[in-house]
Amino acid sequence: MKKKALIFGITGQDGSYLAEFLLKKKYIVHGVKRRSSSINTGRIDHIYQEPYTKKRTFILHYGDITDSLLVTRLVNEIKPDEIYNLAAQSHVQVSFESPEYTANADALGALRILEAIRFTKLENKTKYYQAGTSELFGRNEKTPQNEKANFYPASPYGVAKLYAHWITINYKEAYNIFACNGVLFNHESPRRGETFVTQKIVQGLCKIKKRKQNTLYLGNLYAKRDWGHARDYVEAMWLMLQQKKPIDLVISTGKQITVKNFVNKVARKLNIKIFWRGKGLNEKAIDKKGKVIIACDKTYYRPLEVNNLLGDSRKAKKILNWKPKVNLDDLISEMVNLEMNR
Ligand code: NAP
Ligand code: F7E
Repeated sequence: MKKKALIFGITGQDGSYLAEFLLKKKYIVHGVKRRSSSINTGRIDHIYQEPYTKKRTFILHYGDITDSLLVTRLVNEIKPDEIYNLAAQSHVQVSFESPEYTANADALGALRILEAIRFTKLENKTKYYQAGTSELFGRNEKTPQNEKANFYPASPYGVAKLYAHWITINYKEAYNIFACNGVLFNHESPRRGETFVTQKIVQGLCKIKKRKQNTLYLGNLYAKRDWGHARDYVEAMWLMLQQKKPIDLVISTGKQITVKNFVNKVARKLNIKIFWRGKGLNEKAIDKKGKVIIACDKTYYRPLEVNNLLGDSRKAKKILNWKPKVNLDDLISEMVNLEMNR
């Protein structure tokens, strides 16, 4: 019998890679997509083609994580072996502007799925994966951060994910559900949303290279992130659900660089020579003719910043035998090459 997986957040970056991964492993993949006024399935359209759809191994359902009835009905109808909760308002800066919705989707969304597992009496069948985040560490700047590091979320997004983290543990302990949290550090890919900083830098500098844009405006250049490739990270999600016991794990590369150095790497890859001048909001990168390539704009600064994220995923390496395969330079090459040919 084929295993059935249900993915909330199938249209997102991770949802699309996870669907590909599980289909290769011969799962029947059910995905939940939101109704939108224009088509939002760009990341999974290639999967939606034959043969998967014809064989009924890739099935999409309309739905929203804020809709308890729908979540419960889908869990009851599908009776999945594994549920991956990747659905979230995932943008940290947006969460400051939309805190209540972020809490509803990102915190209560997890509760709705866990409660559906319990309500439909699937506690002994259905395994649950919660998309946790390094944003849980937030203002705890003591690095590297591992499973023992203290949480100190610094945004409505981080706080909502903290609820999701603990409710996942609570349902595991109270109802014996196989439920686990992956505490994943930033992971990127050519499918990354355009408003996250890596993709914004890649797309902006590629447009500048093609003379379709003059200047790219950014926020805090000095935040440090531990960036990996999404394809590697979805494998870790799946591995977590294949263990004998549910366990929460940090997933990261163990290397960090600043946003500014990410810009430098992309510029170098594109053969754009830049020179940094000025400080704070006046900091700029200019080319040899003095044209401003990068400038800062306070619109992109957050009310509170997470300055220093660097993960220690030695435990995952030991338990899952997992380690990232793609390094940052290869990730950047993949993103830039795709963008230049888009
Ligand atoms: P993403 O590209 O923003 O995808 C989020 C997905 O959630 C999309 O499919 C989105 O649908 C869906 N969604 C949002 N609100 C929803 C709602 N109310 N009901 C149903 N679906 C909803 O995010 P990602 O990078 O793939 O990340 C996947 C998960 O991992 C998220 O939970 C994120 O918070 C978490 N995470 C991400 C990272 C990272 O670096 N990427 C790191 C740690 C944790 P639409 O396409 O319709 O918007
Ligand atoms: O910002 C700085 C910004 O929005 C990274 C999500 O997937 O990873 C992601 O959250 C850094 C921040 O990602 C701009 O201030 C500067 O310090 O790409 P980001 P994030 O906030 O780290 C975590 C692990 C998640 O869980 C989230 O879902 O870059 N930055 N200038 C900028 N950021 C953006 N977006 N835009 C700028 O112009």
